[in-house]
Amino acid sequence: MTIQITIIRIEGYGPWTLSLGSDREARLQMLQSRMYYDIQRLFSERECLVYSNRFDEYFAVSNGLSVAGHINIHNQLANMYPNLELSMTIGKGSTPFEANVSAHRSRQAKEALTTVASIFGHRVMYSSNDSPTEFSLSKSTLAPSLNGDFVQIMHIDVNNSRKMSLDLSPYEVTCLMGKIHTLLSDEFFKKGSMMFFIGGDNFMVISNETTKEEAGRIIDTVGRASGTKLNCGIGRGKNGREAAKNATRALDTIRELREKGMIQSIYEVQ
Ligand SMILES: Nc1nc2c(ncn2[C@@H]2O[C@H](COP(=O)(O)OP(=O)(O)OP(=O)(O)O)[C@@H](O)[C@H]2O)c(=O)[nH]1
Ligand SMILES: [Mg+2]
Repeated sequence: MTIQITIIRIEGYGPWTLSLGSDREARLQMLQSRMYYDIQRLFSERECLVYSNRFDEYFAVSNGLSVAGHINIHNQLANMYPNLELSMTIGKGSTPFEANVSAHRSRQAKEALTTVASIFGHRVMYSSNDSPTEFSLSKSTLAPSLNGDFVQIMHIDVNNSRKMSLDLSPYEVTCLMGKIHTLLSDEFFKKGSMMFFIGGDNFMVISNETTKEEAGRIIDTVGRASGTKLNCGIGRGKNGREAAKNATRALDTIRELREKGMIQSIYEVQ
């Protein structure tokens, strides 16, 4: 089962930021927030979901989005941000980490998928359906075990963090979240999963090959090590938005069950 990831990067961003002079931080933070908004808007309209990676790079779960769909988004962003060059690199793999490595290799090899925009990816197959200047992301030439688009996402959240905030100051909560982040991402990385902090006490893991049992062990271990209790909703779908919606629904089900006195830290919605 294949997951497709698109890495969106601002090309030449480092040198460009230097050209703004030293009083640049507020402007950069505003630009990065606005750009994340626009990237999330354009991808989520097409059933994808985007995670901000270190604020200047974005990971989209892009299952189902064709090269032509990427070109369309790229063109809209190019019109909105004429001073910046954005690139998109598409990778596929059986685990999210593999998809990220595949994208990284294609970018390094400058494997362009089209001549009309900075879009890179493994040239799986030349398709007559696309324009002569464009390569498709057809699944048909992949190994049979990799056939079929599929996304699994886990939505992890700290149980009752509001109570914790009564004892700890805001900055102490931030330090604790940082610790939980490191512990969780190290464990999920061992399974080929990629995890992103999404705000408050929430994390999302793109977790295609990680099982419910493995996730259960991870949240137990990390919960013990950080002195917290973690809950984990697991969702699947044919695209990023559907999988995330199911993961969040699963997490909300844990809360509903808790209201009824049924304590469960992991729940799965197909
Ligand atoms: N990104 C994201 N953030 C959320 C979501 N739900 C809550 N948050 C954030 O998480 C913070 C804490 O909210 P909760 O997790 O509901 O509070 P809690 O006290 O931990 O309650 P339980 O998680 O139900 O035990 C909120 O202030 C928001 O910042 C969500 O679905 N997505
Ligand atoms: Mg919580």
